[in-house]
Amino acid sequence: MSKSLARKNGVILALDVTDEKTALTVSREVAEAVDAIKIGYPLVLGTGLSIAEKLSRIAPVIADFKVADIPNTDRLICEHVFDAGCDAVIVQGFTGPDSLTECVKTANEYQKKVFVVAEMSHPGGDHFFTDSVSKEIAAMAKKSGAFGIVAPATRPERVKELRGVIGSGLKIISPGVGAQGGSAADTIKAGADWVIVGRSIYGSKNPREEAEKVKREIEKYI
Ligand code: BMP
Repeated sequence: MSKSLARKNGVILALDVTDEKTALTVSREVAEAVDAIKIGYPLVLGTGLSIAEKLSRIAPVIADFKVADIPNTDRLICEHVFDAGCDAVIVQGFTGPDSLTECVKTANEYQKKVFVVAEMSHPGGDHFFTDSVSKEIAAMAKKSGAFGIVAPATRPERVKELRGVIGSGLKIISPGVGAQGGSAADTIKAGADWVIVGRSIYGSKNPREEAEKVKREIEKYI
């Protein structure tokens, strides 16, 4: 039985390493300090999707495939992700309501979760994800019954605005802390439920200590 996401620490590890041994070692090390492990193309292309089941014994796994296709293809991807033991999938919203609805419907069948990217955290992330587009995607995510959205820790003011759009019913997970320059405390204060942290944890000499540091930084705000 795979683990289900619940907030205790407010930190999600972005596990963008590419070999199984490192993935398992880092995950076991930081498990107590994080609430979930986010995996994506770098790790899954490096090791195969079977890594998801192994990691799901350590912590809930979020599959960051930024699913962005027609409804039928999206459903097939989501089924694989959930069959592999992942607790949640990250999908794009720009493909429109029918694609998103199919992902949410599939997740509901498995009693799993969908997060929708509302705006990306890198410098180019607000080029097409403009203010109004991001808000529209967030509103669509809410309407679709998604579990939450992805919003940029590099722009806490946008996290705050998007929280305003979705209200308190949906969760916000926010990448961009550490290596991309975002502050964990500012992101949580702006309304995020979890910060997603990758390189500054798995790339450090002591991943556990780094994860604990982020956890301590936000504990008074969660
Ligand atoms: P890092 O802390 O090393 O920058 O990692 C951030 C993680 O979050 C990466 O896995 C990246 O693909 C993901 N991500 C992001 O950085 N910005 C987004 O807008 C959406 C993401 O999924």
